[in-house]
Amino acid sequence: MVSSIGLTPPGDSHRAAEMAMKDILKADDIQKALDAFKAADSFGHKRFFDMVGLKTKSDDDVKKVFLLLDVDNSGFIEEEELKFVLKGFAPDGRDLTDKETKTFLRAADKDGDGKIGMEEFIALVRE
Ligand SMILES: [Ca+2]
Ligand SMILES: [Ca+2]
Repeated sequence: MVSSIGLTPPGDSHRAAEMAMKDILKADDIQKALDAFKAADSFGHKRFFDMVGLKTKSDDDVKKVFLLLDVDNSGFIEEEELKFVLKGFAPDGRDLTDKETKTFLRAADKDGDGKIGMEEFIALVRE
């Protein structure tokens, strides 16, 4: 079931997010990670977080990344936002497939409410 949340269309907010993401992570690392997972259904969050350098970042930086990925500022990364999570890292990031999105969500969503809270996100990055 898909809940309807008002995702902002790609535009100024995404450009702003891209700028901020590059303040936290290296653009080169992001590009390499996106290249590594170009094929559909190849995405693995553990290797991805490692490749973009997020794993070794401070909790503060991981929180900043979470806030960038929570496009509608709901305090959670919902399934709809997770599908477009790679675009949060770089504008040319591909959409995750439904299968990848569900696997990612299942790995992160420890309390089973169907969305990823900030603490769940930090825990996932640290895994
Ligand atoms: Ca959200
Ligand atoms: Ca949750």
